[in-house]
Amino acid sequence: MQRDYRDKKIIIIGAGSTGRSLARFFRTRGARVTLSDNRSADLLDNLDELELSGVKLDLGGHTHAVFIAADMVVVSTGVPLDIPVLDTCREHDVVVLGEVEIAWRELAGTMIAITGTNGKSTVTTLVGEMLKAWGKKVFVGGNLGTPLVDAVGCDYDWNVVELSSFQLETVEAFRPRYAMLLNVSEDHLDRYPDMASYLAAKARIFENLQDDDVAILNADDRLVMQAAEETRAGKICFSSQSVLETGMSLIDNKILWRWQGSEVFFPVDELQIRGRHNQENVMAAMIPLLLEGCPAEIVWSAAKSFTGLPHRMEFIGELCGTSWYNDSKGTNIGSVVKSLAGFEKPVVLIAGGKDKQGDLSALVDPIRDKVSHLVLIGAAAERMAEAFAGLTEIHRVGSMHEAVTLAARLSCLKSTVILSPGCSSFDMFKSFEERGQIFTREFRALNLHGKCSNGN
Ligand code: UMA
Ligand code: ADP
Repeated sequence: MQRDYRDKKIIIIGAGSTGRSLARFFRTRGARVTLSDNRSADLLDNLDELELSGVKLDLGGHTHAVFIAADMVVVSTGVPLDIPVLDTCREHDVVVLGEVEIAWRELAGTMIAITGTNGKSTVTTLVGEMLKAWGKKVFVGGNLGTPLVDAVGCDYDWNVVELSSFQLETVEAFRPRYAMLLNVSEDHLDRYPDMASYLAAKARIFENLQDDDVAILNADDRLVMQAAEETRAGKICFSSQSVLETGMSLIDNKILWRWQGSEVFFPVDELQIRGRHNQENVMAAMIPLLLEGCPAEIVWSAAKSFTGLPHRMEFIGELCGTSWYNDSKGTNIGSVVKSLAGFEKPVVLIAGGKDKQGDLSALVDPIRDKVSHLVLIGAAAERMAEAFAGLTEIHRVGSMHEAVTLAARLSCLKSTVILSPGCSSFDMFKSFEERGQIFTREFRALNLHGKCSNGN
C-alpha cells in the first residue's frame, strides 16, 4: 500500500547507492528530502543531479538541528545505529527507519529474503535465474547491489533480496514469504560487540514470519538452527552432511529432494560451479522454486547454466603454469577457509584489508597445510602476520601492484595464486569489486608483458 509522504520532512543518512535511491523515491512522492553525509561535497560525486531534483544537502557531518525538525529519518545500510545524531533523534522522538522496511511496506510481489555469512549473493542470483527461467518477472537485489527501494512501483511478481545483518538491524514489520539463513560464522566484529549480537541481527529475518511462511535453513549449522528456534514459520532444511527425511540432502554426489513422499535426484557433476559450499548454495536456492511448483527440469537447467559471479573464486587465467583466482568477495575468515578447501599446496595467498577483528584461528590449519607463501596487504596485515607466524612464509606489501608482482615471483609451476582477503576492502579500495578489478588488471598486465619470474 502506498504511504503518503507528501510534504513530509525526510532526512536520509548516507549519500551512497542506498541514500540516493531513497532520495529519488521520496522526491517522486512529494516529500521534502534532505540527504546528510559525514563526507564533504568534494568527496561525493554527482551532487548536481540530486540538487536539481530538489534534494537538499547536509554534508561534512550531520547537523543535529536539521534532524530534530524531521518527520522521519531513514538510514543507509552501512551507517551504524549508535552514531550521536541518531541518539538525538531518539531523544526527540523522531522516527528512525531503514531502507528495507520502507521498501517492503510498498512491494506487492512475493518476497524471498536471503541472509547468511557467506553465499548470499550466489544464492540470491541463482534464485533470480531460476525464477526468470520459469518466466516470472523478478527483481534481484538488496545487498547484492541494487537497493530494494528501486523495486517499488515496478510490479515484479517476485522480489529476491539479499540482506546483510546491517540491513536486518532496522527491520520492523518486514515479513518475507521465504526467509533463508544459509550459514553463520564470525563476521563484522568491527560493528558488533560480539557474536551473539551478530547472530541476533541475522535472526531478525524470522521475526515477523507467520505459520504459512517458510524458513529455509542449513541443518548442518548449529547457529542457524539456534537463530530459527522460535520462528512460527514452517522449516525446510538442506544438509550436505546427513540425509534428511524431508528437504534437500547431498548423497553420493547427488542432490536429493524429498517432499511429501516423492524423491527427485539431481547429479552435482552437472553443475558448473564448484565446491561443496556451492552445492549447498544450489540446494538452498532450489527449495522455494520446488515448493512453488516450478518443474524440477526448469530449476535444474538454470542451476546447471549458472557459471558463478565475478570476484568469487573467479578463474582469471594462467601464467607460466600457475592458475590465478580472484576471490575478492572472500571478505571473512569462513569464506577464505571454503575457498582454500579445493586446493593443495603450493598456494600463494594474497590476503588482508580492513580488519573486522574476527578470530583468525580457523585459518591456521588451511594456511599451514596449503599455503606456501602468504602475501599480506592493508590494515589487517600486522594482526594476520602475528597470527600466522611460523606457519608459512609471510611477506608484507604496500599495494595490489606489489602483491601481484611478488605473487608471480613466488609462484611456481602447478601452483595457484588466490586473492581471498578475509577482510573488507574499504581501507584501500572503494569496494570489493574495485579490489578484484585492480587485482585482475595487475595480473593481465603481468601476462601481457610475459613477466614470468618463476623460472618457467
Ligand atoms: N555515512 C554517513 N554517516 C555515518 C556513516 C556513513 O554519512 O555515520 C555515509 C558514508 O560517508 C557514505 C554512505 O554513508 O557516503 C555509505 O552508505 P552505505 O555504507 O550504506 O553504502 P551504500 O552505497 O548505500 O551501500 C549499501 C551496502 N553497503 C554496506 O552495507 C557497507 C552495499 O553492500 C549494498 O550493495 C547497497 O547498500 C545496496 O543495498 C556492500 C557491502 O559491503 C556490497 N555490504 C556488506 C557485506 O556484504 O559484507 C554488509
Ligand atoms: P556473500 O554475498 O554472502 O558474501 P557470495 O555468494 O558473494 O557470498 O560468496 C562470497 C565468498 O563466500 C565466496 O567466494 C566463497 O569463498 C564463500 N562462500 C560462498 N558460498 C558459501 C557457503 N554456502 N558457505 C561458505 N562459504 C561460502
